[in-house]
Amino acid sequence: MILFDKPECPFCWKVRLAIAELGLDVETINYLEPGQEAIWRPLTPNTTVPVLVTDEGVLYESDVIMEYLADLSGTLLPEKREERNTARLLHKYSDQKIGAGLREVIFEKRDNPEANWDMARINQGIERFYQALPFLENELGDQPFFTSCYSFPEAALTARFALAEAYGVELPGAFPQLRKWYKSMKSRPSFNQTKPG
Ligand SMILES: N[C@@H](CCC(=O)N[C@@H](CS)C(=O)NCC(=O)O)C(=O)O
Repeated sequence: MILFDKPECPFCWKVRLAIAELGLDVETINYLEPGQEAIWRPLTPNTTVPVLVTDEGVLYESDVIMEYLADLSGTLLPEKREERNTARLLHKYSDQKIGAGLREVIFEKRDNPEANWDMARINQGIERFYQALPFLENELGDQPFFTSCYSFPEAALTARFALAEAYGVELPGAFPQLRKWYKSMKSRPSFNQTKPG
């Protein structure tokens, strides 16, 4: 399999984490490497990465790729249907709710000298991120994973929290369960194997 990847993209990082957790043999190609854009862009009508090329067809949209990896491996989703629902809902929550606030912070800071930062935009983004955390803290409780195993929310939220951290947004002390969970996610080999260079 080949993964067309943007190292600092949260959707791509989530997929890389899942692949690393599963120990799959996947060639990862940076989407901007010379000559690669002409190959991957026509593969997706959405013109975004990640794109996963498999011998069963080309997959785009990270949630579809995650479902494929779960289907292929028979892991990455819990056994019980009710828990699978939870994993899928939290995956969506990460991509949408958690992503929404952080996107503002990252887009404002990325490739922009600090003197030019729009602090109102950054603070609103951080506030939005913080407001999305109590639900997750509550869902997690005192458990090592959001469901009974490493699953979609582990990969999706690890990538989001790590990007937040890289852009100066830490998990506040008011969320001790999430902080403990995140520390344990960072200690897994998959984290170091997949973090952007
Ligand atoms: N809904 C898509 C979103 C993917 C996405 O937005 N990818 C961004 C990078 S984070 C992208 O490819 N943007 C186009 C570009 O950089 O040219 C998914 O889940 O795969």
